Amino acid sequence: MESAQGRITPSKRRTIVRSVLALGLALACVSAVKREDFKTCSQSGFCTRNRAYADIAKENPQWASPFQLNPSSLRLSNGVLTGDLINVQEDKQPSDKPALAFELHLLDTDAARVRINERNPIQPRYDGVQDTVLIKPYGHATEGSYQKLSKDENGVLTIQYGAQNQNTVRISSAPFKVEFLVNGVPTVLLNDEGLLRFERLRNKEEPKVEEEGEKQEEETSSDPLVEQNAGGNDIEIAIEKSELEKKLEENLWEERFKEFTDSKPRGPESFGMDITFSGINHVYGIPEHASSLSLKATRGPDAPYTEPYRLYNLDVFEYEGDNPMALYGSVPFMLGHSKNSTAAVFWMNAAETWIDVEKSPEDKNGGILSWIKSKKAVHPAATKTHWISEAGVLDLFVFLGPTHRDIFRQYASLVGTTALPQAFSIAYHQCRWNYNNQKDVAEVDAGFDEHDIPYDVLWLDIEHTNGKRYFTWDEAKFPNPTEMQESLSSKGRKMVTIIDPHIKKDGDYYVSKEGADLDVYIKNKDASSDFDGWCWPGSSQWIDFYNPKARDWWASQFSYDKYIGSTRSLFTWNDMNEPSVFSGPEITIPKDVIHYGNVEHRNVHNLYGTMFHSATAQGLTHRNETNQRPFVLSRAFFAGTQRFGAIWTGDNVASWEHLELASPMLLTIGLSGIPFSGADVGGFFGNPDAELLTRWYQAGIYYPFFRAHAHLDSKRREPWLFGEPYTTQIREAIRTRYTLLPFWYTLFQEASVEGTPIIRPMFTEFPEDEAVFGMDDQYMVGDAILVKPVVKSAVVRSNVYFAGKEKWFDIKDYSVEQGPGFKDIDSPADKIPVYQRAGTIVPKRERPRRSSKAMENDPFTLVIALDSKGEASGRLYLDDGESFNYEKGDYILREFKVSKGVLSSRKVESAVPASSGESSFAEKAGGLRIERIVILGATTPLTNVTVGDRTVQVNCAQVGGSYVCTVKEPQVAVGKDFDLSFA
Ligand code: NBV
Repeated sequence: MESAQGRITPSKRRTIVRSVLALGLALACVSAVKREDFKTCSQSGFCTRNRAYADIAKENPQWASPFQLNPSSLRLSNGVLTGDLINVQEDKQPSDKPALAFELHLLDTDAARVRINERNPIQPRYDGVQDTVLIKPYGHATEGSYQKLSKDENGVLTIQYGAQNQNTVRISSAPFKVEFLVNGVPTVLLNDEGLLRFERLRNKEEPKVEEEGEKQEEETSSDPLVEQNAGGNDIEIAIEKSELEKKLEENLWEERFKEFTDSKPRGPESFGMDITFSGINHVYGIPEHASSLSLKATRGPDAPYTEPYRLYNLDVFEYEGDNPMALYGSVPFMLGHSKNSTAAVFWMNAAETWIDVEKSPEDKNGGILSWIKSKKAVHPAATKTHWISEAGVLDLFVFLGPTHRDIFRQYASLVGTTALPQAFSIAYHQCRWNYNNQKDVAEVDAGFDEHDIPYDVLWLDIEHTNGKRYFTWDEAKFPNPTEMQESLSSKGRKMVTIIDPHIKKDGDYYVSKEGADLDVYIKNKDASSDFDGWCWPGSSQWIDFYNPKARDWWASQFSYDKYIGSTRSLFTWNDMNEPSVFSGPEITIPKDVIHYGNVEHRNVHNLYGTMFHSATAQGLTHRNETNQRPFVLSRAFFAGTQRFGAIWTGDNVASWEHLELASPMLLTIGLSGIPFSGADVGGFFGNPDAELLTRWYQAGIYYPFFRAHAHLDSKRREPWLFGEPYTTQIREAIRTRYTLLPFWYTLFQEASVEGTPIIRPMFTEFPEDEAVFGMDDQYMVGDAILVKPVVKSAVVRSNVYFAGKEKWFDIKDYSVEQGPGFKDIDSPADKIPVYQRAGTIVPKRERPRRSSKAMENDPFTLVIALDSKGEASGRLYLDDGESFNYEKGDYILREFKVSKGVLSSRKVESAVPASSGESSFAEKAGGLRIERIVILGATTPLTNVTVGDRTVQVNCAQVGGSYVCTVKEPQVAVGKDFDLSFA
């Protein structure tokens, strides 16, 4: 084995052997995560330095931030305030070092952006994250839409901004602090704790040749402090540096972890700052962690975690639950919520980042009013967070809502919404490492039909290739891939193959050769040779997706004439894109490798997977002339990933704990802007028993991305293999997903426009109910459906919380529960608690079919759950499910409303009016009928249902205290206006 960095050294070989052994072990049994493969904060120089700084600040009751804004430098124009930020401790004279540049941007979306950068660094700090993450240059608030208020006696500058001037930002100069206020109440505070720290780029001082005397002095490890004696003469006294102060100097120029050395050619360049959510006890977001929805404290007395939450995309197989360790994806977005306020921040940085969370006790006596009177800056109920990034610039967005929906929209206006997926991709996916050959594929496909279980997609993992050379087939196992895909396609089904970003180093492999000829691989730290590492195919190279040439070349690999054996029903799975490098530190690529434009990987690590994902999506979009939306699943992710496809939570375990973990993880990822996500149903590692597998399907049908997947060494577990009663229970679960596809697709369309999560934490739907703020074992699908997965063995009763004052209707037997409060609900083996919320209308398609494609001409059912006023509303979105014609207005979007005994269907006027001749789908599908309307919660049985002067048949049955009435064949079309009266 030889690498571009030279021969593989014994220590490297040991690492590789260890990694491969570890993987082998992982294949053989289910064991725990190998924690020692991954850094803790104390093994990371910049995390240690910034955390030590926080400790020094916290230990010192007199602590004040040394940062001051030079008042005379402040300028406000065109929505941007700029000024010089000086560190009075470091810069004894203002001219000592150029000040940091402070910027505050007021945006036209009601959000604000704060940037801190070096004004004249010795070399530019990396500032390119915005180019790939922000969807477009945002607009600034126009002059006149904000108001500068005069400075007060303490030099505090106040500006009001936002559409209604509802937001206020207060900037204090000395010490430097920025406070965002909502309706006069400080909500998001920057540097309130004084933890801002900014390592300016510097030249490495070469060690002096020491004289004897000097050496001894140094050994005392002290800094001379000059003071004056009584006679006015300078004396030098030696002050021992405390342990914490010593930590401020740790690992500045080089860093070792196990046998790896990070050369850090630019030296220290990290920064950190505290962000306080004032008056707020619950913060959420910053995926990906195997942890609770409401983030736990990592600092302070009784903190459940001692390590900060870490954002650094890593391949952590068999990850552990209840842990702030980094996983495959990172989104530095955090949302805070209390009864009184909701606010969020987006820390736009793609370098390794650590976040400490500290909670101050709730103010038991007095609440917000007593605090306002006390004039203290931080409301006692506060969550203090400390953000630490290794490199780049401090670039922060602050969103003040006022509602969650506003925040999701404001954030999405910067990083984009989820791409509208192809309809098949929100149906059921059957995956396994591996389906062995064409015969296996045909048998599994037939198995679904035999057992009357619908599915849409069959997946092939790495073994389908010729020696892990992506875009190729193992011809012995898959002699005729085109035929195989066509056979699936004849039933409306698709196939997905895996394509990873490591390219086998092999001159006879066309992809490898083309990449080398085009010079598109990531380079070693001296930029003179290609980086070479170890992965599935052996010695491999990694494509540099920062190179525009590489992206275009990569995209071109997906055209049918390049990817031999691919057809239009073949889609893509991007795995291992953190990137996972078996021979690298923490099983990833070294931080000092070089990307296009001489960018050190350190700056962009967390974005690498997204760049790959985006180039793949680009490839699928342009592979032909058929105007087809792409589908790409990625394991790594960052803010903005939603624009390119779906993600999943990686290598989970077939255990009850991991089934339980999936809900908080998916809720967190969803509220951080990436709604299309799922967890491997059944658990990747290990073997679920029949009960666990069945419960996982019952939960998994409510994941936005619904795929079963299993490890190479696990036993086969296709849905019928455990026999009865499990086959029936799993069939029932998957069919339920299919009946609800119109509802899911409508939610995806809403997410693609508004940036709203699809599965939603209870607190976003019931923002005033404190009982739900920490709840993550039940959740909402859209605003209508409540789901409480069963996540423990032998459970037949579940304690469900019914929020709000309205009723909830069981989606299967329509039994009624009344909110608010907890209630024990039956959850026998064939059922988990799932309820429709009063006041909503859910569109369904109820005929069992083989695939979602086979349902496209089926009629609809509307399930109307009346609220206590007899009202309800809901939407249906429909388009051809695969093309981009919806962008030209070729879709159906209906609003259904019930009020005063009339159900009305009206077109939702769209921003994109259908251009003539383009509305072929809408015209065709508009005639599809609504075959059934189920009305829940009627107080009396309905007897008279009419559409115009036509009477329609209705049957009612009493369930609990109200009636379930079914209107059959009302003869109304889904794409046409109608009014249906009932009494
Ligand atoms: O490609 C093999 C697996 C894949 O099945 C899994 O879903 C990925 O998360 N892949 C990881 C690599 C090996 C894992 C041990």
